[in-house]
Amino acid sequence: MRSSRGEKHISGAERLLDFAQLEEAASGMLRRALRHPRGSAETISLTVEAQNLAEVKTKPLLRLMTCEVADWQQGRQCAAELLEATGLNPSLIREAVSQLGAGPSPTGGVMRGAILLDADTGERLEADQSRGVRVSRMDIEPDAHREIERLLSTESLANPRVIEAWVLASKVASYREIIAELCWSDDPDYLTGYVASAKNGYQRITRLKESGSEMGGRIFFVRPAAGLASLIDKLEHEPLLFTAPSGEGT
Ligand code: WAQ
Ligand code: MG
Repeated sequence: MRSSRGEKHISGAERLLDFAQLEEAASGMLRRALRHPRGSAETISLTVEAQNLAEVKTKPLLRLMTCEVADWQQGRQCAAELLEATGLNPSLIREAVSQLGAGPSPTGGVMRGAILLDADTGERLEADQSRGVRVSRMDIEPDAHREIERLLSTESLANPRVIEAWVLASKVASYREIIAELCWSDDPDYLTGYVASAKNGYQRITRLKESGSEMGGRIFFVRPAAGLASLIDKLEHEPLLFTAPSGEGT
């Protein structure tokens, strides 16, 4: 689903589910798009596409942890340190964080998808800088729902936003061309974001922007050695379901 009001991106959401859940999921998406903190949508597009179950792979979610910070300045410092720990260059990180804070689309607003940033050259690799790359066709494996909600309920995080972001980040980090991801929401009332990587997991940061700000987005730091087109195709089209994280705790 994606929704907009004039030129303004309002919201988007992706699911991968059994046919029997389609009606309920679709009406849930409509409800969210119609009453959204970024404003109510004027245009809502819903795309439904059959997937071949035999082609759907299953993987474990990234390990989840939360870094508590006092304010967004401390949060961005923390994000920079977590990104550095994945081996990225500090000046590239500084540039990337300020790009996201300033509004990464060519008109200075938010994008509908993510920036793909070449980790070596700092070059933006997405073909359309207002759209970016939209990750799709991923969800929780139906049998794993209960276990995942139980893991999250101990931290009061069992809500669709956390689960959707955790699933998205786990799909992105599953490709070896991706070094790390930085994200914070474009919703004015949601200040928590994250740094995610296959190396260090899904690292939530409680404040990454000022309350009331509608600026947010996602940056994927990449080394697309095996070809950019194939990476984008997998991010957008490869169907993946997720089970609880493997190993100790969340
Ligand atoms: N693929 C790529 N980029 C996307 C996608 C997608 N499927 N969906 C959203 N984006 C980009 C787009 O630029 C949005 O403006 C931006 O991300 C933010 O999207 O653990 O709610 O849905 O507490 O507002 C993270 C923390 C919340 C959750 C992220 O993002 C937690 C969030 P939003
Ligand atoms: Mg949003």
